Amino acid sequence: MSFPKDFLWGAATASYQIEGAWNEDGKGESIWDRFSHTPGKVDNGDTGDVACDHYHRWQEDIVLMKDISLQAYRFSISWPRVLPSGHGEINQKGIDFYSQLVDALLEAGIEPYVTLYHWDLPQVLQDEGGWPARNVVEPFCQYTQAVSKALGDRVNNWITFNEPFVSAFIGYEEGRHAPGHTDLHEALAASHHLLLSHGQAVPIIRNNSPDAQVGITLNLHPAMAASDSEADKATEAFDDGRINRWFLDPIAGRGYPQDMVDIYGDGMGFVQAGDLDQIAAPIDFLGMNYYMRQISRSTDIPEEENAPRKIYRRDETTEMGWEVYPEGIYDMLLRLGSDYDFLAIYITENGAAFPDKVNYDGQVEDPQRLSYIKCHLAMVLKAIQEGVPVQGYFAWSLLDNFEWAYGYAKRFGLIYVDYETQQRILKTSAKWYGQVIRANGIE
Ligand code: IFM
Repeated sequence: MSFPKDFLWGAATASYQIEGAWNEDGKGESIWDRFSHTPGKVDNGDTGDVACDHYHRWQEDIVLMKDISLQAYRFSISWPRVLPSGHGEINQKGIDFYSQLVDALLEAGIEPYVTLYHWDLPQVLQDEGGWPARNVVEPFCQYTQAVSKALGDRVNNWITFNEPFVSAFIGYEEGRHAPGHTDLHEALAASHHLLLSHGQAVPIIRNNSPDAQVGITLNLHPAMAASDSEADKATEAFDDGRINRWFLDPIAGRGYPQDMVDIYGDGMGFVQAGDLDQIAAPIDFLGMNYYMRQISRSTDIPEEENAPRKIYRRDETTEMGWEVYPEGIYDMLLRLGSDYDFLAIYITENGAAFPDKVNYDGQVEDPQRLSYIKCHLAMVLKAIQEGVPVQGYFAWSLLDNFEWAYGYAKRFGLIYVDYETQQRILKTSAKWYGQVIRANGIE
């Protein structure tokens, strides 16, 4: 399985999940610091206070990236490390940290892919209303200006947001993520202000980073009705609308899907004249994170009264309880290729958690992760061969890390992290992935 000549191979992380140093060198508090420090919010009382201690061990981590032959590294910037109060004064030590990281990556021949927002909103801004409040957009633009001005001469690839669906709906409607609210109207307003911030950030980045390729990363899940019943088909349309189209359509210039606006029955009063045009700012690529499909089954009618299922969840699942369904990455890519016209697509995350253990001889064997990545890569290649412009793949994740409300219990890394000693061990999947990169394909 050979990939196209210029296909880009990388791995991804996020600031709160790996950096630690939560209150060092002038960093401000983020909503995830506050959330994880609140008893009962994260399994086992885990926090990102230390995480993988990447803030102090980044040089060692770049050596490991080289061992895997990574061509690109996707990481996120911690907004409160750069602007501890959300806006206003820049914390130079924060900028310096990322600046030296970028220099060292380039020195190592690894292309930096910078995500501006991967969920760690400055707590001060949450106190002023957070993403549901329109006044968050201006600080995000200031933050974008500060970061792109400082790094724009060396960073050419920018992702404004990671998974705005999760920030808005898991953080403000389901409450499983920071800030832990449970209010649909807040979630809808949050999604709009995330998208508006994206749209306003695009020209700022282009202004400061002349060679910039700018995109946004969405988590996309193909929704499939469990049966042919009308109820299940309606649930499929709802799931697809909520998770996929709510974000894809406005970015693609189509505005919010009307069927969803009707279902939400929300006044959408937070949308102002001109917003949708700004959200549709032309982008160079779409980042797609894929983990699993969504099997849609109506809960409005009792199970026994609904039509017999035609789709069942497969038995093979990851430690997250997520079904392993590699065909879904192909289905979603084909749909992006036919229904939308993004110039380029990157798989900005794909990977799996499994309960890894260190062997008697100090090795970590993870055949299930290797197989998961291999099957998904085969599907990505199939989509490319059918004309979908996928230009790169980032494994999630470079390192085992803080898996949000699950704490450290779920290991997604290519590299094992012993959280007691901070020792890193390349798992079998990491060594195999290095071979794939060197061969530009699977032998
Ligand atoms: O760890 C997360 C990441 O932060 C965002 N995408 C999904 C991953 C696995 O849950």
